Amino acid sequence: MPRLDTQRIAILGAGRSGLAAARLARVHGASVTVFDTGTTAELKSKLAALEAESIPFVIDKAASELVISPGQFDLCITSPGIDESWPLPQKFITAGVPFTGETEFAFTFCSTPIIAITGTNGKSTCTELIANILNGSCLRSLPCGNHGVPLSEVLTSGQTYDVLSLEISSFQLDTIATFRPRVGIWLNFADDHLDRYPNREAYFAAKARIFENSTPDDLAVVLHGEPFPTGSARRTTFSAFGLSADFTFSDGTFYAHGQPFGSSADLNLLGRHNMENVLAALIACAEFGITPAASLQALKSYGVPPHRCELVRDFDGRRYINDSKATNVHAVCACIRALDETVVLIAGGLDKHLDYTPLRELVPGRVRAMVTIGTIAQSLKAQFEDLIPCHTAPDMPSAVSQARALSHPGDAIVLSPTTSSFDMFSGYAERGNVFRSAALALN
Ligand code: UMA
Ligand code: ADP
Repeated sequence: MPRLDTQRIAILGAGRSGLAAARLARVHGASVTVFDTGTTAELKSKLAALEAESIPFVIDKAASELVISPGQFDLCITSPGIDESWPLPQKFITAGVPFTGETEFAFTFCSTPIIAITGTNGKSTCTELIANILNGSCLRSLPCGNHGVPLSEVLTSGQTYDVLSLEISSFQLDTIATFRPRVGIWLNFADDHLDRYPNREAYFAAKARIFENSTPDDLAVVLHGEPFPTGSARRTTFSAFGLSADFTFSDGTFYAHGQPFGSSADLNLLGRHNMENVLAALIACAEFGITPAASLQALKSYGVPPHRCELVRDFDGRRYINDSKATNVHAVCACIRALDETVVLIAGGLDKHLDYTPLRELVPGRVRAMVTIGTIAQSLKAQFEDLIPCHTAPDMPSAVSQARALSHPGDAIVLSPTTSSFDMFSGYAERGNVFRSAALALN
């Protein structure tokens, strides 16, 4: 384990990752300073934590106007929400300070085997499925990483685990160097985060780094048909949309190499996309000695977290579904495919410049009408009004009322926004909660 006694480390971002990395670096003897360009008001609660632990910090204007001299720091550790090309990291990079990410930094101290999960959609669900299977099979595990608890925080928690289930985002993979999971999962890939990456190729390349350091001892669990390099890892494929993969799902039955081993009847999960999350989780856990049939048993009590195709209410002959976590087109298509009913769709938020062609292809016969919200509302309406009736709404309660008026008995009224929420809400959770309240208030 590296010692950091003589190291002066700059931590970029006073969010959950930054604070956790600062604590981990301190535990290993480094002297740390936290930098954050947020305003003092925004950072109030975080500053209290830093002050209580006597961690020096530079924030607000002082961080924005900072000048870093060569040799002032030995290492700079960045948070995933801060892109390397932005002004704050550039001050350190141009001063020649070695630069790394929170996950890579923590990985150098981590001796617990890691199952790492990436993909455009399903990461959180799959991360939880894996932790549930492992814990249910007497292997101590924790869902962590982009899921919420940064790896640095796991390592300073005082808890020990047998296997970590680590959700890893493209932002975290952007700054790896030696990161090497024992099992890497590639769930799927579609357009997203084009507000951060110049194009889909750059977003793909960031995610593909999950396998860059793999060896023949490692396993790559990959959606069937995704042609990309998995390093020298062994490779197992899965699919719930065809029988050519190693592990498949069809008509309620799971198969391994063509042999049935279990059914979805006891699982509390909706849609074939979730069966792909299950398949990936089963394959990963088999590397740790848990049979796929035993994994399925362990998942009987699992239910997806809120805001992911969540049934809010069955009222007046319509089901109200909260899929607020669908922040890209691929997730929305998965939700619509998972439902038997015709859908009245509430969609919109910030414009992430995504390609809506896959949704346009799915709309005829499946989506009756659309109510659009947020800064993208007019442009979304313009992209779909040749196919179905489209209306804009100023807020969520009026979107829900309009969707109800447009619906027929037997329809599903679905919030599945296709994009992020920060123009109207603090995040997808608040957006989903406001939808839920509006649906429950209907009478
Ligand atoms: N900041 C600056 N300068 C900048 C930009 C930001 O100082 O130019 C500061 C902000 O003022 C803020 C801090 O950076 O105080 C926030 O850092 P952060 O955005 O990395 O937030 P964390 O709290 O560390 O949360 C991060 C992940 N956030 C992002 O990737 C945006 C969390 O994922 C993750 O759970 C957490 O680390 C633990 O690993 C969130 C997420 O939305 C849930 N992820 C994206 C997604 O899932 O789509 C990738
Ligand atoms: P992530 O952590 O990658 O954002 P989540 O599990 O939180 O993934 O799900 C995000 C959205 O994607 C939800 O709308 C969910 O219904 C949908 N989803 C989950 N798994 C998949 C999948 N395998 N393929 C497509 N969409 C999915």
